[in-house]
Amino acid sequence: MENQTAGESKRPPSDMQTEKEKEGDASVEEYVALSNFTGSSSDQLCFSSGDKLLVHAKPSSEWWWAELLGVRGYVPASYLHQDAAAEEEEDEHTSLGDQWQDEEYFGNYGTLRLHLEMLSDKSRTEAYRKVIVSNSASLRSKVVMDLGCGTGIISLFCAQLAQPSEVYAVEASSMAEYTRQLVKQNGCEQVVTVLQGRAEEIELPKQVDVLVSEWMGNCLLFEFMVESVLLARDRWLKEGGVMWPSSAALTLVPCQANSYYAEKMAFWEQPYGLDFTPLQPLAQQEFFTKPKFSHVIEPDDCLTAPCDVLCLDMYTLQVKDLEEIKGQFHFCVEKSGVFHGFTSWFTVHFESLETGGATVELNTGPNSQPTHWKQTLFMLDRPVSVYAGDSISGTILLRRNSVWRRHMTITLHWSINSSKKETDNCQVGTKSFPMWR
Ligand code: GJV
Repeated sequence: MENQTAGESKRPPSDMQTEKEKEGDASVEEYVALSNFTGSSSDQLCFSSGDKLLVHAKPSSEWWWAELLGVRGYVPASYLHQDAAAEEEEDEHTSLGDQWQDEEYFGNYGTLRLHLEMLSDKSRTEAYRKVIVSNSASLRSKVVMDLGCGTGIISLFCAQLAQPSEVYAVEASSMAEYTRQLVKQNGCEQVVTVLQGRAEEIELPKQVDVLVSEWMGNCLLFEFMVESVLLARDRWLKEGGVMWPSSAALTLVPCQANSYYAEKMAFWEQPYGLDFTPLQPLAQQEFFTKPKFSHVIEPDDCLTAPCDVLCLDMYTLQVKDLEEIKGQFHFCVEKSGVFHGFTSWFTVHFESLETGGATVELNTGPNSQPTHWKQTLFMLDRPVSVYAGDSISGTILLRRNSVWRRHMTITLHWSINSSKKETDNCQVGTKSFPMWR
């Protein structure tokens, strides 16, 4: 290893080369990292536990030539584990530890930070309150399950603003102990029962008429709490019972991201009058490989009207459907500008139980009241100028990680059809964004 130098072949290949080589090379094998590794020289890769690497060659039994996110280098073979049929082999999972990272996940929800963030989000919390208030007549004498109740806000709204017979407030984290106190403190203990445990494992005294939950993560599905909701639906929701939210949609829009691009990429063009552009490939890798959460898009940065790329029906959606979800888009550019990437957000709907009652909507997009989810930005590797009249069409694929069950990769494929004659070499593109593994 010491004699290896960082030669031409070890430079990060362009996306196109990588794609071509992947397709043409049948000997490439996929492996999963068992633990973190930090390369000690420029020809070794750095990776995190759970990362998927493509192994191109095995020049020795100890060091293999592998690729991670388009960058190639040597990796220690003993850190890798073959990814073959990861879904089927239960034993392999346990050797990788907790695929749901529940200790960390519920540990985080055992502290106040996230609950404060969620409760401070007025749009979110008021939307749930509005659902309860506008359905209060129908909720009378109903049995409700509040899945992942956190501090119990939705259960307390139910008990105070409607007259359900029972509310089962299910919470896996240690916050449940406090939730019990909050229920008592607010005089709701006759109606609300706090049950501490994973919704998948908990036993309820009876089936429920309404299953309410605030399960939505970044890009709607991240964290995959929705799986817990679907399993609870199949086990605890009465025939004809109600799901809140009742449906969910993910929306996408091609956008400009001038200040983010300037801050992370154009910056290297002349800091302090110097040319630092050789750092741009590194900047691209570091800042544009993964999606940017908590991005705030101004309505003015949207280059086209947004488009719903996937719609989930909470009554019919199945856990197995979550493994791979595909959507399509077709956008018409409304004003000329720089196409830096795509921005996404989600909307959920709560159907009304009252005859003629209005559906309640919680929309996390740029034309609605801001929420703690904000939006998610997917940066292209290279910005493309687009003109009014052009169209941008393509597909989105959400692929759930087979090892790390709260994670997924979003792949965007797009083509730009110019309304002008001239051709540009950036007409078609594909990019996969791990979130986070
Ligand atoms: N069982 C019980 N509580 C859960 C579960 C589960 N399977 N999954 C999440 N929670 N919208 N992305 C709890 C978690 O501990 C936290 O208090 C709350 O649900 C998360 C709700 C917001 N997260 C989200």
